[in-house]
Amino acid sequence: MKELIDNNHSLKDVIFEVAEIADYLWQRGWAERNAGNISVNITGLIGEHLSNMDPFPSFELPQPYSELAGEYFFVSGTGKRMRDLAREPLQNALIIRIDDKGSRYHILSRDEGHISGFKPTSELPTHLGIHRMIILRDSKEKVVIHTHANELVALTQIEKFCNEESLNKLLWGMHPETMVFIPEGVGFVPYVTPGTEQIAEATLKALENHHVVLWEKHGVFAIGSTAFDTFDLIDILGKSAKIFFLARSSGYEPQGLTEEQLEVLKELSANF
Ligand code: 2HA
Ligand code: ZN
Repeated sequence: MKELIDNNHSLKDVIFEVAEIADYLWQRGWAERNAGNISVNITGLIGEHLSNMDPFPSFELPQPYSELAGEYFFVSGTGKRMRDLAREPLQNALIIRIDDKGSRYHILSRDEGHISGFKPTSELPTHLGIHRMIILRDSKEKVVIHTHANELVALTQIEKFCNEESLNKLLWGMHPETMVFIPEGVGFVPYVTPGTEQIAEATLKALENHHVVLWEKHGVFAIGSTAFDTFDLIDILGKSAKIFFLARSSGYEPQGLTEEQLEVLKELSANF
């Protein structure tokens, strides 16, 4: 991995940015133990593409991703802690390259000396599915973040908020900037076992019209152009949920913004 990164300042910047975000996730209390994962499509930052993949160990993907053939990703490692990723990104994440058929991935971090048992995140199917969707729709997002944002997870423990309509009405109503920055609202994925193809499928569907989706009783998946932008989306939504719980826990029912106020904010957002 070293030779890919040395002298590649854009790639180094992205890795440092991911490390900074990993620190925020940990500081927020959203990243207990090995919770959460991050991936970045770095293909555009790889200067000289590797021609011989043979020296690098490869592993079969659960399904082929032909649209991702030849793409490179910086991806957090399975079982790795966000707080460690923050301090030592190269020891807690990997660079992988999808092979030319899209059916296997090569780990390009052999020279880090800890290849055995060091694999990408358990949520790799969801991450790759999302990166494929982004490529297919020719959109500009490069970063996928999954985290266990407390207040947002807490909302999905409340049955009446387990649908997009009530969730978004609540989140938009708690702070004007939520509508300004996230006018399309959040998607909602009813509970599915983490790490499965089924949750990947449900997440992709929910992301068709959103940049952020909530996984019931589990966490958040968000996509953005940079790690900072992606984190901001989760942060804004987390703020709204926090305000709701703060008002509630002090014994008051929050009023929320009115339909008219939200309409004005939506127009503002469209002209932003
Ligand atoms: O990476 O958060 O959902 C650990 C998880 C799995
Ligand atoms: Zn998780």
